[in-house]
Amino acid sequence: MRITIIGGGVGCARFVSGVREWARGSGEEHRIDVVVNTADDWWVSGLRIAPDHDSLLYALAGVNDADRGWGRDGESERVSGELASWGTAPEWFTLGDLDLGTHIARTAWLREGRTVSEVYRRLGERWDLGVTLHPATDDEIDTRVELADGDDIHFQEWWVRHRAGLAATGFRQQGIESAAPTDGALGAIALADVVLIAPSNPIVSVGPVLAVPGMREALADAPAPIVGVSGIIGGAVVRGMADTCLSIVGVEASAEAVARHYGARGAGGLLDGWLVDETDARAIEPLAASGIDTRAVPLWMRDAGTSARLAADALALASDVRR
Ligand code: FO1
Repeated sequence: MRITIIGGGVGCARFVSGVREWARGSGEEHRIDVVVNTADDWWVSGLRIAPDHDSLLYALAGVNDADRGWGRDGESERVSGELASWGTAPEWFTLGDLDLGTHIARTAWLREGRTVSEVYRRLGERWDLGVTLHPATDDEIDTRVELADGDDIHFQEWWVRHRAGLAATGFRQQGIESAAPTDGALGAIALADVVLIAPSNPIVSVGPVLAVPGMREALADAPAPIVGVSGIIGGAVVRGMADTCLSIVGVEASAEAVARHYGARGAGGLLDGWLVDETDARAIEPLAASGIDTRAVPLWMRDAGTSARLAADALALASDVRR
């Protein structure tokens, strides 16, 4: 079976690891592709940082800092201190020495003219990930946060320096109008037997993938059922500040509201099915009435076992909605 997952960042990394764990335990051959958000990416000290990709890469390679959710395990920060002293990197954005190795290699390849897709391929082949990562686009679409005072700043500054605390009126991906989906992303969507929307931040991780011109059409035309997993449990985010992002765009921080935000595929939206946590079972009826086949299962991913079971639940719903 070909499984294609849309998302990026920590929640996506845990979910993809769960799908891989499920596949490894299934006793059959499966192919897993991930269409990864690149709108978190930004330039620091002349280096291209790619957080949503690197969280996936490091987690799947088993070299991630599982506590922080980003960066490498066993890190040191000698170079980061020097960069802050030289003033070429903000002191509030920590770049570990091993992590900088990735950013330097990525930037070197980009400066040689390699595409982001080629960079993903080269970074991924160092480890046996068991999963293929594709950027949603090879074009730069950095998310800018539109502030209430009329200014706009890069998403990373808003998120890390200000902890999403600056009043904002919206988000936009710079250059999105002229961005194109990668062949890898389009192929992974067109050839999938199942498409899964990871429990990532719907606004700044899944949203920018969907915003790439042609991506929504590719998903609408895909023969595969599309099933999403709520990143909101009991009205609270599992981690991160998705609730802040959701409120800025006028979406309530609830499993039901996020499903409605994505929309029912039969009504021109994204979803055939939606998984909510058992505490949100009351969302099943209203969402089913709007064309989104919803199921309540335990959503917390605490370890490989619970993540694999969540993957199995998502795949089971996908096979049911297909019928
Ligand atoms: N998140 C932080 O909260 N503080 C940091 O200093 C930080 C550094 C960092 C460096 C590389 C990288 O790939 C990610 C990093 N992140 C940091 C996480 C990053 O801001 C993510 O984009 C967000 O967590 C949202 O996905």
